[in-house]
Amino acid sequence: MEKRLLTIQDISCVGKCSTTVALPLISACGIECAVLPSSVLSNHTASGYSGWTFRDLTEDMITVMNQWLKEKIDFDAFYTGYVSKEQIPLILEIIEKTSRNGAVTIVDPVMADNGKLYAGFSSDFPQEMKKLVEKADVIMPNLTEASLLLGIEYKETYTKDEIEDIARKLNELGARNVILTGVSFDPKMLGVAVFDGLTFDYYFTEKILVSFHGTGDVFASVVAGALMTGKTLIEASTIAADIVVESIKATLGDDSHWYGVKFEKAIPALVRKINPSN
Ligand code: PXL
Repeated sequence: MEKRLLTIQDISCVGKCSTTVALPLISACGIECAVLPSSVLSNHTASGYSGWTFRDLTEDMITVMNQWLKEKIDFDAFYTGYVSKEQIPLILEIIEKTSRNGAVTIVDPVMADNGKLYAGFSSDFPQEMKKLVEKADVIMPNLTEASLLLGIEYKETYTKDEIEDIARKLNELGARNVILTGVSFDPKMLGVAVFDGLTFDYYFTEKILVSFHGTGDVFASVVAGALMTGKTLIEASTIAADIVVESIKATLGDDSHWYGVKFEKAIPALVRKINPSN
């Protein structure tokens, strides 16, 4: 049977993040992507917009799950992103009740960046997110999220030993595989540390000094899609990091596109990287 992935995160109608990024990128990997929207926002909550509308969909998530149970709809993978505290127990229930044999849970613990929780997330959110992380096969926190999950101080720079200590501690929480994003040991390079519980792998790309919203979602979506095609953790992370760089490069210089990256321009490269023989 073909693999089917369910992504659970918000729909930001405009702003190029979460579901509107996951769906095209996972499809481009050749993987069926079902969606369960956790909320609908007019646009993302990061800087640039003066405000946003927000509709919570927790009630709908329950009715959708119940209908899926009646239809015996199930999934090979779950990829979670921007969700609320109240939705975490429900997501665990959905995973428990709709998993196919050997299903994997891929968690991007979206809640913070640059040392700060995103707008709308309370300080007790990381404790709740930990419950999802504990059950995950793969987690992809940035270093702010990793610090919040472990209750340690966020820093601007880390040594290799510190990075490996953080990844080990996240693995001890229960996350089987850890992909730490935003890792840098050289001011010119930015990348990821990948830990499978036994060994570490790294991948770095040139560091682009302009930062764009939504790049974490591009990275996580490509990792999720690539893993489902059978790529290893480091292969998936490498493809994802390259696609983020290509998306940023396609966006640089176009001031009208300040709200996100032009990931669409990187889709042909993604398709080639997933199927190098085609
Ligand atoms: O990229 C993560 C994300 C997802 N969804 C919404 C957001 C953000 C980050 O700010 O605002 C609505």
